[in-house]
Amino acid sequence: KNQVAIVTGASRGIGKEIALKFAEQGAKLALVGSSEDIYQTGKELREKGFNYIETFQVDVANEQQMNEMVAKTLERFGQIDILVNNAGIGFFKSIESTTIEEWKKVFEVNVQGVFIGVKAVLPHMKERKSGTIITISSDVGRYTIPNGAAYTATKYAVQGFSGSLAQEVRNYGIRVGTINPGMVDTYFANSVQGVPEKQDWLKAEDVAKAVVYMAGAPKHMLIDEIVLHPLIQQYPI
Ligand code: NJP
Repeated sequence: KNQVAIVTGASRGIGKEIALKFAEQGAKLALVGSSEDIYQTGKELREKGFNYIETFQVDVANEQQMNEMVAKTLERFGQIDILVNNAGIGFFKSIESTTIEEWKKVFEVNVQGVFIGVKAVLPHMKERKSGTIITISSDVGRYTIPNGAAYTATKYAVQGFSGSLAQEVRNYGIRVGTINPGMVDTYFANSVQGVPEKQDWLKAEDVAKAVVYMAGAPKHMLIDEIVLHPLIQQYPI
């Protein structure tokens, strides 16, 4: 309650659901998306009666825009308790058919975007000796799949980054964790949410609840990682 959270990628899918769940818990929110759709998320939340909502049409890979977003969030709400790095893109194709532009773009959003977001909030969190940084990584940050090498590589990178970060900031009272879902029914990889083929997949709400649980753990407790899968998904260990 009364905590301030930044959620990236809140225009739709998992991020939008995280925003709703946080708002229901009484959090004040700074919501980030690269398209105008982010304003629609803000509008819908305000219509539900949640008034502490700021929306930012910002590219997570753009350091200047992200720094400005953090500064404006601090101006409006006075503090930042939680950063959820959720924005992410993905595509699934063979290595030979992946272009260098696609490779660069997915790393820019999924990896550079996380680095920039974290770097932007760290000075404030360190000063307050408090904060929670949660990154939506993936089950493919833990094991590999064919025809998804670029995306998989970004999520392995994010796991490594979060592990290092966790150790760097532990002594400042800052907790770092990753959420690693299997297949989630969203708009991910140019798909559509709510189609019958995906009815047995995880719902965005399932992942959002895991985020709320991780962020809401008592201050002395660190949940490093939550892995969750649809029951139907084969999970190679
Ligand atoms: O995908 P989707 P999800 N700067 O496409 C935003 C991971 N994950 O919710 O930019 C700022 O419905 C975009 O908004 P906009 C996945 O890797 C998923 O499933 O305005 N925001 C939208 O809000 C990702 O990290 C599955 O168009 C940017 C959001 O990101 C996270 O879950 C499985 C942006 C994407 O919404 C959320 O993805 C898994 C940018 N440059 C992990 N680019 C799965 N769905 O199966 C995009 O293991 N966004």
